[in-house]
Amino acid sequence: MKVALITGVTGQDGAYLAEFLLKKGYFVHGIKRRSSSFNTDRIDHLYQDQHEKDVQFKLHYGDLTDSTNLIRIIQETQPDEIYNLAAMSHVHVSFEMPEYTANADGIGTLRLLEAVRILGLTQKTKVYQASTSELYGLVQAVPQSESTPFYPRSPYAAAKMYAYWITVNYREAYSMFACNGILFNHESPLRGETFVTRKITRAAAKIALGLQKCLYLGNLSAQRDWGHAKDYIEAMWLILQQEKAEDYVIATGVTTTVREFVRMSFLELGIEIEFSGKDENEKGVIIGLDEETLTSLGLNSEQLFLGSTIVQVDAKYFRPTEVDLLLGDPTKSKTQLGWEPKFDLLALVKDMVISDLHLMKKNEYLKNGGFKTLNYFE
Ligand code: NDP
Ligand code: GDR
Repeated sequence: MKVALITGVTGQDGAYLAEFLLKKGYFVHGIKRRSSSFNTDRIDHLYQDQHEKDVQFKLHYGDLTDSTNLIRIIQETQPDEIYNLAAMSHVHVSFEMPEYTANADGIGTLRLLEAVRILGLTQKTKVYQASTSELYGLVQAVPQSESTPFYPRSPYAAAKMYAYWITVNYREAYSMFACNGILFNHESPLRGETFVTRKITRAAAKIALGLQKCLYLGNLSAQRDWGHAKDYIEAMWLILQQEKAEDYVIATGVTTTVREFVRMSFLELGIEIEFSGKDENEKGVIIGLDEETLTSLGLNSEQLFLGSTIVQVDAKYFRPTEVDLLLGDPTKSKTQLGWEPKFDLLALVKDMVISDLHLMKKNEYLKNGGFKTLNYFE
């Protein structure tokens, strides 16, 4: 039985990857951070009672800022494959927490690679490093491929740049099977609620149900190459199954503005919006309601008014330095890995919007039934 260790197993990608590897018959170890309340929502369905027979999934407390802890876990688990997905992954937040981000995302990767080396596992354990399209930052060329120069534009990207090169260095210095997947943005119903796509699909669902009035966003003109996380975790696995350790761009090859993602999300709910104004003064107004779609989704169109402003720009979401345009060239991963994404942007939007609509309806249903979230001060 192959053994995998996933750092960041409680995150979006970690959850999908754990499920994927378990289905492939792996024994999966995951590292989770200690927190004062449960942080395992995304993987609760995979939980296995350690007292049962044939357990295949085990969680360990750990942190990328703690090298002795990483050494102990790797020694204990002797993994064939490590997927280093743990990171402070929010670009805007990295401007607020630059030192922590460098420690966890940059030096954290070094700690992991060094643990493998110290334990004499360089020829056994393959390492996947979660690199990012944020490395391209200030546009140098489009589309961006494995040979496009990097120009990081945030503390997050600068930390990930160190992680990228230290991974390449351990591969070259110690003949380790260590690879970077340079993944462009990938989303899903499990995406963290403060990343722009999920923020949009959640808000669209709430607005359609009359639970929220307006969605406040930052730069609507930013362009991203958005794919589905389910497709991207498969690429991570493929990267570690190759004969030779190499780095790969994983992307769809299509780029879209945040504005268009907003428009598409509301349209899925039968709400047509039009944007007017510029930069900080831009806003989105309802210009049409598709009664048939609204009815089929069980929405109440009486709560939605033509002419209402449902999207507004708030400059507090602007970043000190922005990445304007990301568009990946996935030629190498398609030809060498045989990787092909199954979701296009519309399928991704549909998946996220419908999932959030169900979630919001469920919450409302519980609330109306008198069930409340437990609050210690009530
Ligand atoms: P998430 O933010 O959803 O998950 C990050 C995970 O890392 C969580 O499990 C989090 O734990 C954990 N974590 C954070 N800090 C530490 C730490 N110091 N020690 C141990 N664990 C920690 O990210 P995604 O799943 O979206 O992304 C996975 C990886 O891929 C990240 O490294 C990200 O930077 C990178 N990436 C993501 C892309 C994307 O579009 N999603 C694109 C390119 C790269 P907790 O749940 O407790 O917060
Ligand atoms: P990104 O994702 O920074 O690309 O990093 P995010 O969804 O946060 O932002 C994408 C673009 O949308 C613009 N934007 C907003 N962003 C957020 N979060 N909130 C807003 O209200 C908002 N309004 C506009 C942003 O300015 C940006 O241009 C993600 C993370 O998953 C990283 O970990 C990963 O490495 C990269 O994708 C690839």
